[in-house]
Order: sequence, then structure tokens, then C-alpha cells
Amino acid sequence: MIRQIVLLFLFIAVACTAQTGHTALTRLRCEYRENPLGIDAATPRLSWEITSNERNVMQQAYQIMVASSLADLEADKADLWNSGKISSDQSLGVAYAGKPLGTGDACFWKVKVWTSDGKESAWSEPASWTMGLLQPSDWQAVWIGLDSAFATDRPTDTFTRLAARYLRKDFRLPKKVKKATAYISGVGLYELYINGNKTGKDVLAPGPTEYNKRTFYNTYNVTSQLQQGDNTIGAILGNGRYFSMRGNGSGLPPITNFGYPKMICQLDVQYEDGSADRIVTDNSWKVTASGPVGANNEYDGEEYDATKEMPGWSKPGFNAASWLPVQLVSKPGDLLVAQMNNNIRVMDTVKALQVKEIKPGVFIYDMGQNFVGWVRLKVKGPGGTQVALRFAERLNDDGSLYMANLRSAKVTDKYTLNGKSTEEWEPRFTYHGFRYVEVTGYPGKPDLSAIEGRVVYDEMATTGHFETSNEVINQVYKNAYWGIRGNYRGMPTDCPQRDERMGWLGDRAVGARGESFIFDNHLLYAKWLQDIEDAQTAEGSVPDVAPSYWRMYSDNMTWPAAYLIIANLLYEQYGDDQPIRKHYASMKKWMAYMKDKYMKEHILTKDTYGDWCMPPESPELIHSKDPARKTAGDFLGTAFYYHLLTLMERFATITGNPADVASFKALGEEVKTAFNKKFLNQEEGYYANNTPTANIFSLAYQLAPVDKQKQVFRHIADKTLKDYKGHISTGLVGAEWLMRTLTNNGRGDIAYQLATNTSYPSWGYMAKEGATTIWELWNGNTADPAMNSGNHVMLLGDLVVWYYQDLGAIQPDPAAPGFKKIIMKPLVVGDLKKVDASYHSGYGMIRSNWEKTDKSFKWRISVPVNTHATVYVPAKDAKNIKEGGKPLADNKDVKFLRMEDGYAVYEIPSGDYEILSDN
Ligand code: RAM
Repeated sequence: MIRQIVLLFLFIAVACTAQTGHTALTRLRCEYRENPLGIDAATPRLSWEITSNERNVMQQAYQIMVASSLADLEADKADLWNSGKISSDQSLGVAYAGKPLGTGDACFWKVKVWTSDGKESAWSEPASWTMGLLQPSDWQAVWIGLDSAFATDRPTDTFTRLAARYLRKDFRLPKKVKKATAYISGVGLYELYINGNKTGKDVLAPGPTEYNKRTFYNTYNVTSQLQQGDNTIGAILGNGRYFSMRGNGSGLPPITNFGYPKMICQLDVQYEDGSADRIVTDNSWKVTASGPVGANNEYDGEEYDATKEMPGWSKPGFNAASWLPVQLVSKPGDLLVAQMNNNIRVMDTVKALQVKEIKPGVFIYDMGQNFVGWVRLKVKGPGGTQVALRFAERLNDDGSLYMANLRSAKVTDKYTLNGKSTEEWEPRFTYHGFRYVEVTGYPGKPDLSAIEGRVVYDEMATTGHFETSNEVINQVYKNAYWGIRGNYRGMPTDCPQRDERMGWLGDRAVGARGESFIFDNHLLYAKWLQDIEDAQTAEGSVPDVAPSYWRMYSDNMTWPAAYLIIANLLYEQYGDDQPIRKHYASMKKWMAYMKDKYMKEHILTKDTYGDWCMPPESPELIHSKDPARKTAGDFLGTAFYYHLLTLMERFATITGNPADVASFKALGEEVKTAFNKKFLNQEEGYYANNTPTANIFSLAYQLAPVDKQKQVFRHIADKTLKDYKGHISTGLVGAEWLMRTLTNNGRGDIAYQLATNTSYPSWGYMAKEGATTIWELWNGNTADPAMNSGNHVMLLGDLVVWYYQDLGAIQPDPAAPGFKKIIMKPLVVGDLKKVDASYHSGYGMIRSNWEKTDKSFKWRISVPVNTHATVYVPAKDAKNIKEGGKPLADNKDVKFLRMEDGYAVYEIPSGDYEILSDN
């Protein structure tokens, strides 16, 4: 009997393990998006994620099936591609290798894997993608618009004004529709309507590009919007960045104006009986600019007159007799290509916290958070009443909006009521950066619910979570989170509120890496690298701003460096080498251009902005005037050039250009020698005029001779502690490596001090002074408003990188990019008691949650399936380290590597672990 019971228990135990040993496939992605439509990659890259509740699981093989219908896929009829069983651990970016794909093809796919624990997974759930219009000849539609001004337009004024263009066409579909796909581009911005309803949830579409070279189209499945019989298709066109926000005489840098808004659209219809139809933009469409959107301008706002609404304008039966015939217009640029990154959407909403009537009829709302987007207005009142909304980041002492730092941007939305019932309105072709909203002209007294904040940025997943026991760090992190997402507008912008909002390269060089922990910004930055290449001149010059809506070709070294630095980041963070391959030739061309023009005796003599936004010596200054705080331009130019040569060497290896590897290396050696000869003070062991920035780059970019490194570093530490009294000692360029250089050289404590300071200058100071985003200037509360945005992300430098990589201990191993290998090395510092960090990598969720008491260090980590981690456990010796209550050394999957600087270092395979170090 006892024997039987024991056997029964054994049986139950085995059965349970079999059941719990569960491998699942999730997050199937094509070109790094879920079920994308209308892509134009010839061999799309497929990725998946594997989850398991067991440890030490690696993928050993996979099989992919791709079919042209869901039914075929489900029946295992892979008519497009059956990869068969492929022995490989690759689960990110596997290139499709089936039958050539054609325009409009639908592809359904699934995957299964074999893992190192001897299991074969079930097939994944199906996923899909569709191909776009692959050849120019696939477009039977032509560009339409009207290349002239309408009555109320002011196209040549400094403050340009255009009414939105409404376009429409009626058509008949004689049979039952099986499937319909719309391909559309409208520049600057379009909204597509079919039979009275807007198509899709995108706003401010399509993504902004270097229009005279490249324009994006978007693809929508519109099957459910169509019907047999009469149909209408319509679009509204706004200016966006195509028709410039400013004309001549604005005092701003030279601006590109591409022309009047225009569109192209092709609607491909398949009937149930197998036949097809196609509706295209051509000269049968009609246009008007007498609709309700009377003016739209991203700086100045939108004006909407509801008395001018045209009920049913995008439905059959509308009388368009007063509309004009459209013109066939020239295409914007040569290339019309599929947009491969997601469009912008309303990603969040914010409720107003407070409303105050500061003067009769002037209501100031506090949204409690500086953010980017617009508000949705709710109002009831007599027709013809005009409500005006203005936006600002701060208030004046009297409670009114502080507008000075917005410069010439009018940021005013106007809504005229039609008076019929309760009206709700939000703009479509403008956006603002604000915390406060002024409402005037409102009929009666608006309450808190009269406006709702709409948070608008590129549709992307939030991938990171980060929280610590330190409240200053938590608040700064929150400010960074809001600032970063607010500055994604189809390109990373410098700021969202004043008359600027440009894709400044230098602001993002290192910031992009920190951002990529919080948001899945992979495709946005891949897109931006294309903008940069498109903006490059024939000679090779790369501008400071891309797309080059402001034409800033200063032949700078430090700002365009972002081009290479970000390509490298996309490789390390996402394991994507395509940007490197795609841009290798133009990067190389730029490097040669700068060398030929500006290199003298191996010193790169050119720099434009210096160590921009160094904390100045007095509170009202924008830039420091103190020469001791300035780092010389030829120093920065040469240090950056050297670093970029090391990146080019790496890129040349990746792209298989051995001759280039050798020449970049050789030039690098010469530049390094010249650099040390010119800038290193051999006796004192510092660089240039001994600014922390100069010494930081000499170490970070590995320019300093090994025997001088300690001495160089001592200068950084001494200066920061003495001259800068433990505060920020760099501008934005130096800040790119500040926190990591301090930490990597053993002074994580100084980095922690900088991160937790609340006195000037510091990130914590901004927060203490009420900032809910990051300022453009360390002294943003006292400096001249001429250049003083309340929502810039550049001063973050490498702070967010440091949060995740050092405090959070989640870092990609550059030797195995995309987090195939993870370095987990917590910086346990100061009075920090807890850090809870997670990052959703391409392979799955990485978790790192540590807690420190006087006696122990408790650390819960998760390493995704198909990855390994090098884990640094803080300990005096490895003996007392436990995992799940047992000595870690007993765990057969874990490999002890070495003791190193107060850490026991292990190689740990996938799984969840609870580590306890008692010493
Ligand atoms: C300012 C921008 C940007 C910076 C340049 C140099 O106008 O706001 O942040 O990169 O100058």
C-alpha cells in the first residue's frame, strides 16, 4: 500500500512537471511590427519571442511557414515559404526566404521551435503582413491638389496661413466587396474619410520626410468601411511640415517650403466573385478650402469654424457643386515609399487638475503635467461664439500664461460654435507643448471637464520600468519619460512648444540609447537615419537638423556624429545591423568629406556649438562666457572624429569591407597620436584646458594612454567635487559620457550625488523648481526666454542609460547585440536601498529587482529564453551566495567565472532567479 501511495505521488509529480514545462511563442513580428500592412521590404525580417517556465532554455532550431491565405496556413499548406527545420538560435530578424513577394500580397505565417530542453513547441498563433505597392508603376493614382491660395490664405506672410483642403470623390461598387485596401499619402498631413468615417486611428500622418527626395504612403484595410453601391472617399489636407509654418522675414534660420498640400490615393477593391476595381486620385476629384478648418499651422494653432461644417461631405449624396475641380500636380520628390515606422496616435489622456478665473472670462487650467498634444474641448452655447485656447508651460506671477519662451509661436486654437447642441472638438493639424491652458470666449463658466488633454506621439510600446528607493531619481525619471515621449513627432524633435520643433541631431546622440530602454524607438530612429542620409549634400555634408526643414549645414562634427552613434545603438540594443549596412556608404562619404575639408595634421578643426548649454556662471545667462568652462572646438572635433573612426572600423567589419577596416584603423592611430600630442598635458595629466568634458572624452573614447588614465580621471573627480561643488560640470556634449565615466572609473558615488542633487545645477533642481519635464537649460527658471524651453531632452546626457545599465543592471553585451547576452552589474551606491527595473527586449522581459539591507543584498532577476546573462553579484566572496535558498554554486546551470572588484561573476542561463548575498 505504502509503495502504491509513493508511486502515485511520484506519478503526480512527474505529470505536473510535464505540464508545467511549457514553451510558448509570442509577439510574432514582421519588420519589428505586429501584423504590418503595406511594407516594401523585399525579404521581410521575422521575429518571435519564446517563453518558458523552465530555466536554461535556448532555441536550437526553428521552422517557419508562410502561406497566402489563413486557411492554407492552418492546413500547413505553406505555398509561399516552408523553411523546414533550420538549426539556428536566431529568433530576431530572420529574413524571409520564400517565393518572391509581389505588390499587395497577403502573407500569413507561423513559427515553431525546438529548444535545448529537448522540447518541440506547438505552432505559434498565426500572424500576418501585407506587401505595399512595390513598383512605381503599381501606382495608377496621380498627385492631386491645388497649387494656389484660397481666399483667406496668406501663403507668403511671415506667419503663413492656409485653410485645410477638403477633397472628395463619389464612386459606385457594383458588387459585394471581399477586401479593400487604401494606399494614401498626403503632405504635409492627411486624414482619410470613407463614407463619413475617418480611416484608422493615426493622427498627424504620414511621417515627416525630406520631401523633395522621399515621401511616405500608409496602407489601411478599409473593407468594413465600404459597401456595395454608392460610396464616397474624401480627405482633408493640412500643412504639417510641407507648407512651412513660417515665411520670409521670420528671423529664423533658412526654411524649406515645399509647396501647397497635395495627395495621392489608390483604393484597391477585390470583389467576392474574384474580380477587382480600383479607385484612384485623378482629375475627377473635387476640392474646396471653404470647410471648417480655416487655418492650420504647427506653431500657431488651428482655427475651426463649426458653422462652416459641410454635413455629409465624405458621404454619397453630398452636393459638391460649389467645389472646384482638382489640379494634377507634380509629385513631391522622386520616391514614394511605404512608411515602415508607426504613425503618431493619441497615446494617453490627461484630466485637468484645476481651473481658475484670473480675470473675467479668462480661465487658466492646470493639467498638472507638461506634455505634448492638444486638448479636446466640450462646449455648449450660441452659434457663432468663438472659444480661444492658448497653451504654455509656465505661468507668470499673476497667474497668466508665460508666453515669452515660445518666441513667435502663437499656439492658439480657435473654435467657433455651430450652436446646435453640446459640441466636442479637437484639432487635427497642430500640436502644442504645455501644462497650462488659457480658455477665453467660453459661453458661461467652464468646469474641469470642459477640456481633456490628449497626449500625442509615435505609436510605440513602453518597454521599460524603473523605480528606486530615492524620490529625486524617481521624479527625474518621470520627467524624462514625459519629455521623451513628448518629443517624438515622427522624428525626434528638440522641443515641442516654441517656433522651432526640429530634429536636431546632437540632442539625441546618446539620449537615444537611454530612451530606447523606456520606449521601443527602434523604427523611429531607423527612419531618422534615413532622413539624415536624405539630407546629406552631394558633396557629403551632413546637416545639424534632419529632415532639413531648417537648413543648417554648418559642417559640424559633434551633431552629425549622431548618425553613426545611433546606427551603432540600434545594432547593440535591437540586434539590427540593417541601418549600418544601409548607411555605410554615406557615413563613409561624410567621414571623408570632413577629413578632406577640415583635418590638419590629424586634428579635426571644425566644431559649431562647443559643449552646448554648459551651466553658466550667472543665473540669467543662456551660455557661459567663462573661458574656463569652455572646451575647445578642435578638441571636441578630433575626439569625436577618432571615436567615429572606431565605429567605422566596426561597421566595416560588419559589412565585410576588410580594406576599410585597415584604413580606418590606421587613420585612427594617427589621429590618436596627434590628439595626445596636442591636447594632453603630460606633466599634469589632463587634456586641453582641463574641463571635465575634455577629460571625460579622452577616457570614454579611449584616447588617453593607459598610464595616464588614473591621473586624467582624478582631474574629473577633483574638478567636479571642488570647482563645481559636486554638481554637473559639463554641457550636453560632456553629459553624453558623464555618468558612465564616473561609474566606470570607480566613482559611482559622485554619479549618484549628481543624480540626487536638488540644488543648482542638477536634474533634481529642475524637479524641485516644479519641472515635470527636463529643461533646455540648467537654469531654465531664471535664464533669458530667447532660448529656454521647458521640454528638451538633451541635458539628460547618459543619465537614463546609467539608470538602466548601472542602477538597474540591465545592459546589452556589445559582443552579442540585441540582448542575446546581457550584462547585469548593479551599482550599489550611497543610501540607495532598492531598484526595480525591467526592460522588454526583443527576446523577452528582462527583470532586475534588488534590495539592500545592512547585511544582505537580495536580487530577483529574469533572463529571457534564448539569452544568457553575465551576472555580477555584490559579494566579498562567492561562498555565501544563495539562490532560491540553496548555494548558488550548487546550481548546475550556473557557471562561476571569477571574483572581480567586489563582485562574484557568473554566467547564468535563462530563467527567474532569487539571489541572496550575505556579505
Ligand atoms: C537649439 C536647439 C537644439 C540645439 C541647437 C544647437 O536651438 O533647441 O536643442 O541642438 O540649438
